[in-house]
Amino acid sequence: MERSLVLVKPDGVQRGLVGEVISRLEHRGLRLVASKFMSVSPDLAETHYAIHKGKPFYDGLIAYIISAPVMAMVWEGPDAIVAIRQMMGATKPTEAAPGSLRHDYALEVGRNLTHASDSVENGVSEAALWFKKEELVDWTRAVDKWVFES
Ligand code: D4T
Repeated sequence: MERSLVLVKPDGVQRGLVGEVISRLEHRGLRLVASKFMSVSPDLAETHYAIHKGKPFYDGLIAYIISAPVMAMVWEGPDAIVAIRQMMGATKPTEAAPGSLRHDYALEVGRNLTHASDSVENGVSEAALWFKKEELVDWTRAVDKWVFES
């Protein structure tokens, strides 16, 4: 079972798309582990996007993610990293596959609606960065045996 941090970024929250993102993840069969509606501090933003420090889009990226509240979540499932990245679509919305969230709801890379972890390791470390251990809920659903093969 893999875990991914999922953020509905400020544009998604402002545009009323939190429910749409959650609905798609639920319908795919992924299981919610944690959620928190929150403002992002500059410290958290800089830690989360540390890998992009120095790039031309870095300052705009930080300003964007702290500009308004986000919906932060952790979702899990088999192959959750690939499944969720597929649902988000390519970083640049005009390159995102039809049917993906960024294709269906976004136009520009600097307003690309969502974030999802890009590797199993980053899923673990990002979940730990955004959530306290006790905020991550281990649970089973009655429907799990109809969604998860084992
Ligand atoms: P996030 O991390 O937000 O889910 O995006 P991705 O994982 O899909 O893409 P990324 O890490 O390469 O980029 C992080 C973040 O930076 C913004 N960005 C990116 C931008 O504004 N201009 C750019 O040219 C690039 C490459 C969008 C996502």
